[in-house]
Amino acid sequence: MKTLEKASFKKAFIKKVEEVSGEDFSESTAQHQYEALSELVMEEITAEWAVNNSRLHKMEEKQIYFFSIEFLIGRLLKAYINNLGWDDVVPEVLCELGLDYEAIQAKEHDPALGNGGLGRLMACFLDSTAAMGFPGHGNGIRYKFGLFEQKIINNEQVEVADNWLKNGYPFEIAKPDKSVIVKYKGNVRTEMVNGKLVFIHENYEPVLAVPYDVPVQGYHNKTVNSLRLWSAQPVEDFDLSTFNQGHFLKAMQRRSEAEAISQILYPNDNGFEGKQLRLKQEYFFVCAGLKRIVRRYKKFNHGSMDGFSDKICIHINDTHPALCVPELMRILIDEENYEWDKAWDMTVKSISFTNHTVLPEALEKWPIDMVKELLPRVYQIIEEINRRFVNDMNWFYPDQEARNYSISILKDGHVHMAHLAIIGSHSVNGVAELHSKILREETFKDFYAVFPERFHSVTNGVTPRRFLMGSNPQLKTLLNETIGDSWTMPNKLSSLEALLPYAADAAFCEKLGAVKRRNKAHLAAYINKSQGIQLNPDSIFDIQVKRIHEYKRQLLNALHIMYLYNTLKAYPNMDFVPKTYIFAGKAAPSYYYAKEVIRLINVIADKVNNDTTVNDRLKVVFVPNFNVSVAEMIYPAAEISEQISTAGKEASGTGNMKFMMNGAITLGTMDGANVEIAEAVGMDNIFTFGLSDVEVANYNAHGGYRSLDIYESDPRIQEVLEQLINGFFSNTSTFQSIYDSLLIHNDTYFVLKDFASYADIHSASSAVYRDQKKMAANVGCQYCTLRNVLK
Ligand code: NTF
Repeated sequence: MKTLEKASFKKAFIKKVEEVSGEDFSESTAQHQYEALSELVMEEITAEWAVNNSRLHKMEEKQIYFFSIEFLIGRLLKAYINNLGWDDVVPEVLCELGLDYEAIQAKEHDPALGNGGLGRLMACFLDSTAAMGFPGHGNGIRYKFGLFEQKIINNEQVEVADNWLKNGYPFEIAKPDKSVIVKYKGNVRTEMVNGKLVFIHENYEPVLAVPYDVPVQGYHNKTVNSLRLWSAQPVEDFDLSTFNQGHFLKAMQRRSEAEAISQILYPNDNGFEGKQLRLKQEYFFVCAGLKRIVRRYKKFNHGSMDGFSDKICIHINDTHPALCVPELMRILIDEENYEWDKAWDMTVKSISFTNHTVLPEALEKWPIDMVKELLPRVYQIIEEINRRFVNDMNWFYPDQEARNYSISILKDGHVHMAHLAIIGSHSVNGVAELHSKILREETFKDFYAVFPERFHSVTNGVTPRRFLMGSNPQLKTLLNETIGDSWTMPNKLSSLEALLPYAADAAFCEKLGAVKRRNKAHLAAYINKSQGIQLNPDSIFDIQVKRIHEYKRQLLNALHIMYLYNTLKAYPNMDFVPKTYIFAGKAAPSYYYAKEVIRLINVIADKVNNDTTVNDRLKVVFVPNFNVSVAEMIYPAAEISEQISTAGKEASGTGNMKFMMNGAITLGTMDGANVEIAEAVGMDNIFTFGLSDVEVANYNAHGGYRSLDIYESDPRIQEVLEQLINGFFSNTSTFQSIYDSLLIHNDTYFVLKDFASYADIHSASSAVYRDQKKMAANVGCQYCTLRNVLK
């Protein structure tokens, strides 16, 4: 990488600010400075980008394309600056100019093109792929409105549209010349041409897909990959002929129907909504993405698709892009004239698939009629894939009729997307060891019996560049001073093991504690400024941030805080380590129960924070609008990382890793990647509690457990549950639905069942915290765990 020369950068920056503002530098605002800095960064990156793109055209290396309906990339300005190796010069120059680097960064609207889990994973994959110098690219949708902005009003979540593009986005380049047409609806006609049956899709509704490319800059290397996001537009700007016939509204309607496709991200996480618009979105980025990839490959290969699967990997991130399977088949058969078997071989060899959830309500299945109507030719191909698959199965396993039916793509009037993805891929993976085991033994056990060689486990990872080096620069400096900086290089995070001896080094632990203290104070200042709540940075910062979902059990955390509050009230002089409980996360707008949990947390916060008899020892905060940039501020300030899902339900979790690399101790169930974290740190360096996945499964196999038994035997639980409905925390409304779910509907997520062991592990963690030395040693050990879970 070219090193940035300070004096010339300063000059260029001042000049650029004056260019973008049209004013003297002294008159410029943070917005102008942000725009200028972004332009300078893009000028640097685009030069390398062009070189990388021309390398790509030559197909020197195999290319991977990640197809995903979400890419939760976070702010890019600082990430680019760090990756370019400009992170020493830029802040220094800005400081000399009397400017505030943080305020400049804050001008970037955090692009929220994802819900959380699988979308953020994709962003981490892109970062790591580029850091390691591999050619890997993203392919998704350029939503006009990202995930809603969350406000908390009267303790409740209120959703506000996220108009992230309103001031423009400096890190994308529109490529209208590379637009393609996506065809919906219509009918398929067959014709014999030269003795061959040809399928003609006619009377379709065309939509224009326009690509916008965002550069994905490697770390201190010359790699610049691409994230391609497609925007939907009408094919003709305005349907003039319809208009001329006097149908003004109809002419407008065509336009808005096309634009609707990339208008908004569906705000669901771990849940399936069978809307036709969503299916349109799925086909939209699949069709457009494959078209460009095929075009580029053919250009390289003199017009032929032969050898495609040797050069191209198509990775489908969860089932939303599963239409890649029939669409690639369609291209190979209808457009490239391959025979079915050859086309199928090429398709399966090119495609791989990651599953991200075992929750049944999240598994996609589309009504056959909807698919048939919207994508008539694609549907025919799905039908044929299914027919051949079922035939094969019946031939090979004639005595397994029920099993053969259970794994077919088309059944119960629906297209089962996970089945399509597994049948059409050469590799299927879960995202943590436990999750992959559950896929093999439960969710997809019938497929595992047929294709054992396809199933793999790839434990999720997170990028240390964003979530450690970028978000916790003081920790980075301390680590560099202590063990050198080899750990900062891609794929070398395991060098952090060199820290192990320092776990017993008092001087190191003290410095580590000082970094944590500063990060806590920073977060406390943010919360004070934005919410007016004063926190004590010397209390334990115990944090649960993630989507709000019943299986993630924010409710367990909330009920436990209620119990702690009750205890403090009952025993005002008890020995109690001061605690600050911090929550953040969004609930899907239509998920009533999750929104009730948000309300409960906020109601508890109100009561506790305003009670002067306890609020010097207990505080509760719900930080609104959790997104990547808020996350980057929260992780470094945590001491306890709450990862408390019902065992067997969280596929992996990645927050657990982000907390851990910032020195927080995991307090969690043996679920998802927590299990591998526990193996790596050893049971002395993690607080685990609760039922195991096998115990949960056993209860479920017998119709669950009787939550009333727990209620009747545990007075702590009786007290908090009564408080849910007697107006204790809020005299305006109660939490009947939560109460009912726990007692009447038998507590599906085992909240009450795990309460006692959760309370025990919390008091154990407080005891460790009291012994600060032990805590610091624990924190030190956390760094040695990364080997297994991080790439
Ligand atoms: C999420 N799933 C899982 O819930 C997390 O456990 C996992 O860490 C991430 O994926 C990444 O693999 C989803 O986002 C979805 F939508 F599939 F449910």
